[in-house]
Amino acid sequence: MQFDPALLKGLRGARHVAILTGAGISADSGIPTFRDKLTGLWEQYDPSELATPAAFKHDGALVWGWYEWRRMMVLRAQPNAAHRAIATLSELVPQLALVTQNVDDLHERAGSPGVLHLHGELARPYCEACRNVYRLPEGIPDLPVGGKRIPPPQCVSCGGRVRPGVVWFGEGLPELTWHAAVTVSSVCDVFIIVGTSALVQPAASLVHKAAAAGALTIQVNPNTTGLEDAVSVSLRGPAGQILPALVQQAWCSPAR
Ligand code: BV8
Ligand code: ZN
Repeated sequence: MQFDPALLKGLRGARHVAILTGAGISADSGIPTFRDKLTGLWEQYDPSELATPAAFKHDGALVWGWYEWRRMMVLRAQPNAAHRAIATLSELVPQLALVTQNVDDLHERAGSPGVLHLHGELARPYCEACRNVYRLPEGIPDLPVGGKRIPPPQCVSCGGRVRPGVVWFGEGLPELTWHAAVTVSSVCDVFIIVGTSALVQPAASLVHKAAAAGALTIQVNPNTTGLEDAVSVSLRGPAGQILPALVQQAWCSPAR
């Protein structure tokens, strides 16, 4: 795939690149996106209903079981070419800020440093009472076959209930992480938004901050998202194909 030479020139000259990723970047690693219809055991559940404090209060074992299932899928998955292209890019541009809505660790496992997780991390559950981070057992959880409910563990320090280390709907984003994300979006000269339906706020507002600050804004998504008029360029296709080609043509091939 060939990109517009003017786009490549704009990328090549970038001093400060900011990237916002969503669940779509992990799709090429076999991880269902957040709004993909849930399958199998979880078919009759709606993620946006499960990803709430009320759901955990009402049925902690069901919610903990869902997150353990998702953690197991992530541990079984590998970073894909899109994750690796972003990790490569952090060595090719003067400054690269990576902001993600994803709770998996595929960016870190691809080698990206300093990932800003707006919605928390599966790998960092913590105690509801004392907020101590809970050390998860090593290895891939072997979930009860066909089982969904797994009682949440107890905090080793205070005996409180351990909860998934993610930001649920209705919960505030981690302050420092959010402010860092707003700052990088407002000072970058290129903003690339990858694999997100841009439905969740305030994360989706970052691309508008970048556009308002005059950045070249690029969307990578096989589908439309409603951002088409807001961004400079929409590259239609899977991130696993588009990002490696974009990094190769803009930063690795001799400037034409
Ligand atoms: C908050 C963690 C206030 C859990 C998640 C305005 C301002 C502030 C809040 C709101 C607001 N309006 C509404 C709200 C409330 C709410 C909200 O946004 N609701 C929406 C749904 C209407 N926001 C909140 O509650 C936020 N909290 O602001 O509270 C506050 C302030 C102070 C104090 C107290 C409270 C918290 C939101 C965080 C929710 N947690 N995740 C978990 O993961 O279980 S959000 C969840 O959605 C995931 O993190 C996911 O990452 C995120 C966004 O989804 P996407 O990543 O976009 O995934 P999706 O499936 O939707 O789309 C995938 C895309 O990939 C598609 O476009 C597809 O085409 C594309 N794709 C597919 N294949 C590929 C691909 N792209 C590239 N390549 C491919 N191969
Ligand atoms: Zn505790």
